[in-house]
Amino acid sequence: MQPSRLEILSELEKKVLWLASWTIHNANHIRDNVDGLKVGGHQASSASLATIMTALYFDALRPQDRVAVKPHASPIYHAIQYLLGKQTREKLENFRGYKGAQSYPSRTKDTDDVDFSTGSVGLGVAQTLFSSLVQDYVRAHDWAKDKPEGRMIALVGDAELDEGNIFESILDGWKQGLRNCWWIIDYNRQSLDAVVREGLWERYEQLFRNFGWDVVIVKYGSLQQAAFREPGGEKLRAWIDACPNQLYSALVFQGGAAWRKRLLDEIGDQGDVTALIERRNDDELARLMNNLGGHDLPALTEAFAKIDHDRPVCFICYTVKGFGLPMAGHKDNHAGLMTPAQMETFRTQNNVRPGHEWDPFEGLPLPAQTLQGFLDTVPFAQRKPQKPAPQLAIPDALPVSIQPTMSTQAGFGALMNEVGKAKDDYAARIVTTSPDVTVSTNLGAWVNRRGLFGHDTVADTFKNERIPSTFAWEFSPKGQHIELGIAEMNLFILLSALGLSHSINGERLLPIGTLYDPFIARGLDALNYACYQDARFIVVATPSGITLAPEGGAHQSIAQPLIGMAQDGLASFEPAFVDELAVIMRFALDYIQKQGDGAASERNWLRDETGGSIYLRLSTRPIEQPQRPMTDELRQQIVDGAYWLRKPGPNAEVIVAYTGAIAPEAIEAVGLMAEDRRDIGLLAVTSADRLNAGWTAAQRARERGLVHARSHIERLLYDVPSHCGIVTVLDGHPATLSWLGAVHGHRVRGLGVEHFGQTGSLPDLYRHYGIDANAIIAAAQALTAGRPIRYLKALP
Ligand SMILES: Cc1ncc(C[n+]2csc(CCOP(=O)(O)OP(=O)(O)O)c2C)c(N)n1
Ligand SMILES: [Mg+2]
Repeated sequence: MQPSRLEILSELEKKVLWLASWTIHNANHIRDNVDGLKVGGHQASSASLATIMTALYFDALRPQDRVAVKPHASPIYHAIQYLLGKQTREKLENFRGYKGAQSYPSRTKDTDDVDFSTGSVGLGVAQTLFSSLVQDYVRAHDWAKDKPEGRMIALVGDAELDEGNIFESILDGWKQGLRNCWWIIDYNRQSLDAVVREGLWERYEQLFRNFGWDVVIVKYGSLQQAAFREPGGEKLRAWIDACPNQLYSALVFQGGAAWRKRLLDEIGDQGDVTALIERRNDDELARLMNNLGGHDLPALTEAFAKIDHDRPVCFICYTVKGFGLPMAGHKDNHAGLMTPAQMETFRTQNNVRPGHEWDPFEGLPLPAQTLQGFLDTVPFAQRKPQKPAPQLAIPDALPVSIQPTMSTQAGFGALMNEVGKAKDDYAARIVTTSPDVTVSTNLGAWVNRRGLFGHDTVADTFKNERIPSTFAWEFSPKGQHIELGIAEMNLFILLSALGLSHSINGERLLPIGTLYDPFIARGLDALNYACYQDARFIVVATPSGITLAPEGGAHQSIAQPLIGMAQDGLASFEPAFVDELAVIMRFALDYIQKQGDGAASERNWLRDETGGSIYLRLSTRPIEQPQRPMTDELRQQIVDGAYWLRKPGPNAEVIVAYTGAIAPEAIEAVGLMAEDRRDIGLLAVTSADRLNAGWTAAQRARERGLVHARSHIERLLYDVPSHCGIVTVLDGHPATLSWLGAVHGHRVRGLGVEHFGQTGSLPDLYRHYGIDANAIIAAAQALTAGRPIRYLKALP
């Protein structure tokens, strides 16, 4: 007789739990023998989701669905992919090892088709919400119409819900008419340290309903539901409902005899309830009490199959942390590992012979052929790898009319205004977004042209009422700007979702997000997460530094240039002039589409063919713009990170290297020093990040035998005499540039900002922090021999 679907799923669930547990045990065993260290593996946390993930992956998911798996369920995920033929035994044997299956599911490091990376809890959850919005965006623009809509699903730990970014995303999801999003909460009532507060599920239930979500509570398994129908069953249900989380967990850990004693003590009645309990032996009683909804395949498959609409759904699934393992329910089990003796017992329970641990169907009663036949037809496994979307051509130059005096932020607005007029494909694929600073970051003109994105068309009431306003903003499904609330975490997670559209939806978008530079810190983990997933976007941060002087310390960024240098996957630029910005924007729109093999270019030792995301640090300070032709050579140097604004002569005593909006101070200082110091040079640094990265890579290449490897900065400084000093200066932390001295061993004095700013005029603050022309001259004088520089005034 053909086994039922549920019987097969139940076998697979056991196998998944076995394989995940063995993966962890095996990896620890090997490491322990080699270097005496355990690698961990979160056996209990994984087991908690074994049933839910079995029901999802082998039954409920369709090929177009995408899932963010709770970080610690990684072994379960890899075990499922192994059974589906998409993960290798070698990678599992090397779990958490070098190039093995990753500790937490990783889009970039794993090879078994991870949809969304996870690890920093909360971020993967919100990523599914924003991915769903992006799917809607893509379809509303008439792309990917030939593909079915997928559900974006997150498997969420109950303690994970403590992360505020989740709630920020729910709020924006509600504003944007979220659809096709499921969050499945693994309600095991345990976090890392503790057992969670009583009644949390009720708060969640109300909260989700308030924001338009359906809430499905999967609390009782089918065994429990059947028992409730027996005489006395209602009393058992009432006891379960009233049982504190701590006690339930403790009894799960203790097992059948403890359940019996406690239940008989508390609700034994010498009548129906006692009979209900006594009809079961200890094992059966434990199985009944452990049979929470999240470990019951009939309850789960039914709950998932019942959803016949696209409203967002939150499933609260009651589970036991460590389900099916000896540490089940113990409050200290988070990082717990099974002992070899426990593993042997578990092996016996699973009928796995030594040497056959990795055999997919070892120890299962059903014939291998039946199980394999089932696996071959699992809908989710039918999905084909998404072909990456083609790259869009970017024009050789972006037009912009440059005013004689202009800020880079105004230049950005002017550039976007021009792009807004363009008919090219690339312009149609640009999507902008901003956390409530669209106008103040100068995206207003662009939005006037391209409109706001919304499911429905909503006219601008002010316009209809004929009230004059600079901004005529209408919502429509064709709009190209996504308006966000103030939460910067949402900005970066949306950029992460938009920036993966080429891979997830097969439709390329060119996302540009704007925010104030200091608030990068507010969304920093989400930015890091987006980069880790290799999402592609441009983030424009403006205004920045103490240059927005009257705004005070709370709005002034200091550390951000260092973030731009240190963040992997993000190339950062800080141009001073608008013609530089136009070149960099053009480069950026191309760079975010690159998908090369990681080899560095021999010209600058940067991985330009690999591509990545881009961070532009801009300013509101209007400065005088150079009138100059944009030559190919200059264009290339701007992109590579620096060029000589004034080339030092052969006897140069000092050079000034500057970045960004303090260019006028650097230029002024060089002019004032020219009479007293010979052959002075002025280096315009457009990207300390790229200069530094190229330099580091070229050194590494030389150490590996490529003796001719030279980076851009090495070439630029090559002719600078060794006695020459370098003064570096920027409106940001001085360490951003002061490494320049190490390139060829020049002495350096790095000027910049190290302490929180205060309000004041620009000259006040530049003087106070020592980044004005006079401070540059003083640094140059201190660094170099020679007569006193006559224009140097006393320092405050
Ligand atoms: C942002 C962040 N902070 C802290 C951690 C460390 N951490 C990992 S799991 C965890 C608790 C998770 O509890 P829960 O979400 O309930 O999952 P469970 O282990 O119960 O399955 C913590 C604090 C992390 N991974 N990410
Ligand atoms: Mg938990």
